[in-house]
Amino acid sequence: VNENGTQQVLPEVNEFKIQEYDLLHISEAGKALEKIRNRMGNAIYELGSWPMFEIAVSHTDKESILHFSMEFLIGRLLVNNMMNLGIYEIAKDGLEDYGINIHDLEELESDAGLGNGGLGRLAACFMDSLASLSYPAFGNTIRYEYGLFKQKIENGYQVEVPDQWLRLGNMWEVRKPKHAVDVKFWCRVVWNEETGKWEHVDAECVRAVPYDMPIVGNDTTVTNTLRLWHAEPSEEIPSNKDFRQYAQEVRDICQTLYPDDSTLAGRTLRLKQQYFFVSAGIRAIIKNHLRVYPSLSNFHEKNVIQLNDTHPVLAIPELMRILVDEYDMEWDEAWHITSHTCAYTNHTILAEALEKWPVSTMESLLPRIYQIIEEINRRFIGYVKQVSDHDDDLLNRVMIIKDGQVYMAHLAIAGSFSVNGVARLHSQILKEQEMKDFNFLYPNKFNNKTNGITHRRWLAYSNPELSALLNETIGTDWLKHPEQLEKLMEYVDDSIVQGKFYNVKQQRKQVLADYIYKHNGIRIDTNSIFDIQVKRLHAYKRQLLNIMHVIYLYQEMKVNPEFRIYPRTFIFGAKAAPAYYFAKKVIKLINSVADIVNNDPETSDYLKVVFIENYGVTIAEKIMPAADVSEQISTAGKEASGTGNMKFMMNGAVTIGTLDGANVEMAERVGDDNIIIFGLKDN
Ligand code: 26V
Repeated sequence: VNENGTQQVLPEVNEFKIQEYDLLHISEAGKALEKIRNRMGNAIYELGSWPMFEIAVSHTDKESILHFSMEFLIGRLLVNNMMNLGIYEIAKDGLEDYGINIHDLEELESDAGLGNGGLGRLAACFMDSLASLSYPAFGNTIRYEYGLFKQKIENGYQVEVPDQWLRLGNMWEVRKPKHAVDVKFWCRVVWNEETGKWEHVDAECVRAVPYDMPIVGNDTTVTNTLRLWHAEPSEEIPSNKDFRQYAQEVRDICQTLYPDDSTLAGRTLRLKQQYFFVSAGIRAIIKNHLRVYPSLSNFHEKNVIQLNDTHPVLAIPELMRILVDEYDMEWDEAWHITSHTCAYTNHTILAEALEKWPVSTMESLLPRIYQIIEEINRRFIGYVKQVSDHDDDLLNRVMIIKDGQVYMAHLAIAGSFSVNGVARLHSQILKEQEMKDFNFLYPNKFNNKTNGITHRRWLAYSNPELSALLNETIGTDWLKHPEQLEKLMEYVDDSIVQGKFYNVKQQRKQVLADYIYKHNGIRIDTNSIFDIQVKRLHAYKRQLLNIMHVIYLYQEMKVNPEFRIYPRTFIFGAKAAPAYYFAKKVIKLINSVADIVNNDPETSDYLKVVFIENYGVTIAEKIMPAADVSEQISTAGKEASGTGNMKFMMNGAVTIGTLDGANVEMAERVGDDNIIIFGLKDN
């Protein structure tokens, strides 16, 4: 419905047909889907209502949530979407009639690994929850040609192979060329006296074309959008460059996630990526806003831009630029709108992850953006002097631009109405230590939002056996209201329920054991304790401590015949950053220990070590349900939250952990008897 109340048919509605077409044309999956479509009845047309939803929400009073993130680790969507639509069983039966096993179909989908680790998976969980809770929420990111590398283990060493996730196409995406916008780089900024505006001269334009993926909510008609921006040559070809070189540079923007930053070219490319998707994303939001409201003066009342760490923080100067340069707004009003629209989430206090950009790079790649950051910095300095009584030390610590660099976290805090950490301890460390000065300057900005996970993907769908047991024991309300899982407390001493839980665990351990036998050729005993640590490899996460414990157990057994343990299978899964020498050595160590321990007939009935290759979302769905022990042993104070800890616990594993990240709050909730805590107690 447009401004004057008449109906307007928008082109997106027709574009859904493209999606149907794609669904039908991905070889085997296509044939199978054609057959299940009839069985799905109207349900699939829920997807059809997706573009309409954009229009529908614009007339509600809810704020739209725009989640800007360099990463979305969404994994596979087929089962998740069918489950969320409530059509999984019907599809499964329908396929069976045609002799197709639904699990074979599931395996055809590639794992969309558009992310690195926790931050990316959190973004994906949030998208699922927001849709399921009927919030209008839109994700913005880059359509990377290759996801995070695929990990192969050769002679115990990690080898990185490109992740060609788009090789067979992405059946969920819909290209929306009509919504494409040009993003400008490398220009000169010139003041035009006649128009009274800043102009970009000799800019290199890149076309940003959106590819939209539906995010289907559970038990709701809401289907949100995850928008992946793709870089293509603009119609305005730069005159000062060979076209082939220009086209290659454009392709580079979407080629990989976090390009190598050891060279200036690599670092510039990262900055280019950040501005590329942020600029395109904001332009789209503004356009949507102006389809409904006459001006941008209420923009901050209708939109929240959530900045997932500092990677998308250029959203702040970009929104300022658009408001001031393109919509002729006064600086103060533009700043009010921007700093009441943006909110920043911090995901780590590790120094190496706190982004800084050299002024020289920013100034040449994004001159107008740099000018705006300078102005933000100038006014920020004025504010700091005013509230801190000219405390020069404080000013030096907090400045946005200093030592020839732009401090992105400082810019994020100055330009956001909310700054949150991801677990209580982490938020407290931000407030009282890492960002203490900023908390002094802006006492009301800092807050905590402890992470969470979608219990649909991580319990209901990935562990159907446990899910069925829960349904028969406490009813099905927990699916909509996960806090109802507390009802299980009544059954903790019920030996029948305990027995059934044991059986479920055994079944799930068998599934993982079969996978391990198939992929690693190692037979593991499902009666042994499955003791699992899966997460990115990092010194602070202490996989090294875990493998040292294994070495200790092995050596004790070898020298001391009296020393016997309950049979234990230690399972690891972790990708190391390609240039992270220490992390790669730990992977090699784990595999070397596995070689010795698994092949020693004296100990192999008691101890096994397995390294699962290529840890990611899809394999995690097999691992979480199978764990007896969940290893969450980071150096206290370093793990911002952790979310694997929650996935394991929800599937009934016992946590052994340090008082770090969300472990602290989990320990409080389950009580000392239900978690094993060791290490530093007070920070
Ligand atoms: C930093 C860098 C540094 C340079 C190379 C590429 C790169 C990519 C990402 C990052 C930031 C990583 C931050 C992150 O993933 N933090 C994790 O966020 C989870 C969700 O909040 C949280 O549970 C984990 O504890 C935290 O480590």
